[in-house]
Amino acid sequence: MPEKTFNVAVAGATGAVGNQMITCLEERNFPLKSIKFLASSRSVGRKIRFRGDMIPVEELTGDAFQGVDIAIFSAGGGPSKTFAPQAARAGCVVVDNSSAWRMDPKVPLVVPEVNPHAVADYTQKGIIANPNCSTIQMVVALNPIQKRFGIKRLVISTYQAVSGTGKKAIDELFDQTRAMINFLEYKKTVYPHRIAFNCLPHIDAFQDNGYTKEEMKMVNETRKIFEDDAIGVTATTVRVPVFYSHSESVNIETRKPVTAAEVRELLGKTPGVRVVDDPENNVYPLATEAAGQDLTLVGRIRQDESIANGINMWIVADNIRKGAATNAVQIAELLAEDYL
Ligand code: 25A
Ligand code: L14
Repeated sequence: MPEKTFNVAVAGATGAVGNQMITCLEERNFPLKSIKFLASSRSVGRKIRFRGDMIPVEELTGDAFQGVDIAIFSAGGGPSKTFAPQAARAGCVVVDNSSAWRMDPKVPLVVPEVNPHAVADYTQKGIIANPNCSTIQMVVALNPIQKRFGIKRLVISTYQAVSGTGKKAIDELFDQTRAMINFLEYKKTVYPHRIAFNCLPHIDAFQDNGYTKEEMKMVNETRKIFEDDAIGVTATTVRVPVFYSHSESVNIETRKPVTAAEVRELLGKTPGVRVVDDPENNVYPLATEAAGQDLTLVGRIRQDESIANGINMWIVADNIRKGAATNAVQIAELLAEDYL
């Protein structure tokens, strides 16, 4: 039994991310005193296996947090807006995976490999935000480059898996694919267009400036995590018919001169990153390789020959693990080790 143990709640426990959070707590042997699983009333009565026990799902309400030390939320933005402050008032620290609190100046936005010190600001509201999945994997790979060379501008295109939208989208890709290869009618309910055998340049809602919310999350969250509002960021986020792992093409303009060899060497010793870059042997990061583990894979590292200080790379990570659940559990570990 570890010295300090904690009462933990998982809100949104039955979703794609919530499920993985539970697995991460098990895999990483989080120091638990007790655990409870919360979801909407639809899921009450279901049981979830945890360390060999079957634990019943309870309803997510304001009263569910009495005696809880750490609550990890992935129930979507609406429930987070309502219940995270109530949980904080009940005395627990919330680690929230939704977009609801990320840009609140009183809420730290944390990627443990990049800005672990920011956790300390949890005291302001009792809430710590987990960044957007596409942003997490990108800043893990960019952090050593920002530190050594300074980043002036980023031009990003993403190729994002359907699992980011949750279980219903995973089912939709599967069902549409099966229907199409059997020459049957397909249904679309989650996305406005067919995702099977298609690419949709549309993730989350469109904003007044013509960008999607997902694209603007990459702009704003990157600056907040790096504590550097001078970084120029422009993104195009695209949904592709992949179940797990987001892939991203990232063009980086640095402030100081940089070479591909320096970047490759630097990333080779960066915690949380694995360089997968041997094009001669057809070795580069793949969604299928990134899925089911926690490292951010980086490859296709090469000079941008069109500008003075430019690098191109391809960054891939499991969007449900490092992009969501693992990062949230790592934040909870920082809290448990250093703050509570
Ligand atoms: O607003 P955001 O922040 O942008 O987030 C929107 C969605 O994105 C996912 C997450 O979906 C969220 O709902 N998400 C958020 N951050 C993410 C990230 N970083 C992310 N995905 C990837 N990366 P999800 O499917 O992973 O999780 C949904 C969970 O939230 C619970 N939930 C939803 N509303 C709730 C709520 N819990 C409490 N109160 C609420 N008001 C949801 O639980 C799930 O656990 P559930 O009980 O509602 O669903 C259990 C089963 O029911 C099915 N189902 C879902 N919706 C409906 C439904 N059945 C019938 N009708 C429905 N309308 C689910 O398929 C599930 O099996
Ligand atoms: O974390 O892929 O803000 O549909 C919301 C949309 C996560 C991914 C977030 C998607 C996201 C998501």
